[in-house]
Amino acid sequence: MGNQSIKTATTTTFRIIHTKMPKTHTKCRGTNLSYPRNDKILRFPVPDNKVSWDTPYTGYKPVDYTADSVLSGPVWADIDVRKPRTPQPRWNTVDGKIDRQSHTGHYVIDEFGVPRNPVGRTGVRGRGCLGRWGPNHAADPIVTRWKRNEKFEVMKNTSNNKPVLQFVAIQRRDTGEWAIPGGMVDPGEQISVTLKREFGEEALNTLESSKDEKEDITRKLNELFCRGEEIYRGYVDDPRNTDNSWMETVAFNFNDDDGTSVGKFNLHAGDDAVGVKWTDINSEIKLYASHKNFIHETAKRLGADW
Ligand code: RP5
Repeated sequence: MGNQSIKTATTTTFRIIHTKMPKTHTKCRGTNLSYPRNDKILRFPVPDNKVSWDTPYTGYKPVDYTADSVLSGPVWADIDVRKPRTPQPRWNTVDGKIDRQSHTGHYVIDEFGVPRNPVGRTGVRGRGCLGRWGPNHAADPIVTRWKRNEKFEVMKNTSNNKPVLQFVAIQRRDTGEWAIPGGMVDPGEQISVTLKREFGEEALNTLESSKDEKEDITRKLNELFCRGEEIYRGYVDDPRNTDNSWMETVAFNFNDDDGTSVGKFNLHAGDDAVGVKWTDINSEIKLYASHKNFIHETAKRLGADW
C-alpha cells in the first residue's frame, strides 16, 4: 500500500506510511530467559534457525503460561477460549469493540484454536501477561525536538554536521528500561486519542495535574498532535510476546520543530512511568522492545544525527 492521509473525527491529519513485517524477533526468546514479571517461568529455547513455523522443530515444548492477573478476568483481558464450550472470539476482524485484526495481515489459528504468533516461536504458549489472544494493540507517541544550546541554536554533531534530535523517553516501572511513552489502545478508542492520553499520563503526569494545568497541557498537546508522521505500524518485538499473544503498535512522530511548544514542557513521570527525560538520539541508545528501530526511523526521516 502507498502513502495516504486520513482524517479522524477530531480533524487530526496524519500521513500514513505502511511498514513491513520484521524478519524475526529476539526480545521474546532465548536460552535461560525467564518470562517478564515471573522468573519461575523459563522460555523454551528457540534458536535463530527455529523461529519460523515453517521450519520443523521436533521436541519443541513451550511452557504454557498465563499470568494470574490475566486469568482473574480483568476488563482488559479475554477469557480462556481453549476451555470446552467457551464462546469463541471472532478472529481476524473487529469483534464488537475489540480489534482482533493484525497490522501484519491474516494470522493463523493453531491446533489449540488460538492465534499463532505471525513472526514465529517464542518458547511460551498461552498469553503470558498480555490480555488478548492474538494482537494486543498499542500506540507510541514519539515526541521530538532539536537539541539547543543556551543561545537557543540547534546543536550539531561536529563529525558529520547533522543536527541532534531529542525525544521524550520514559522509564518503565516493570523492567526499568527506557522506552517511548506508549500504551494500550482501549476497545473502540481512536489511535489519535491513545497517543495524546498516554503521552499526557506517562510524560506529563496529567492524572495528578490541577484543572488549570490540565487545560494548558491539553491545548498545547492538541496543537502539536494535530500533525503527526506515521513511523511504524506493525508487530513489536516485545519481551511479553508469546506463541499466541503479541504486541502491535502504531508509532507516530510529533516534532516540535521550533522548540516553542512541548519542547518547553516540564516533564513529570506518571502512571506506569518512574522516570522521564529528553533523551539525545544516536545509535548508542538502548530501549525497551523494538523502540530503537522506531527512533532510528524517526531520525532518518528528519535528517537528524544517528
Ligand atoms: C510496547 O508496549 C508498545 O510499543 C508500547 O510502547 C507498550 C504498551 O504496553 P504498556 O506500556 O501499556 O505496558 O510493545
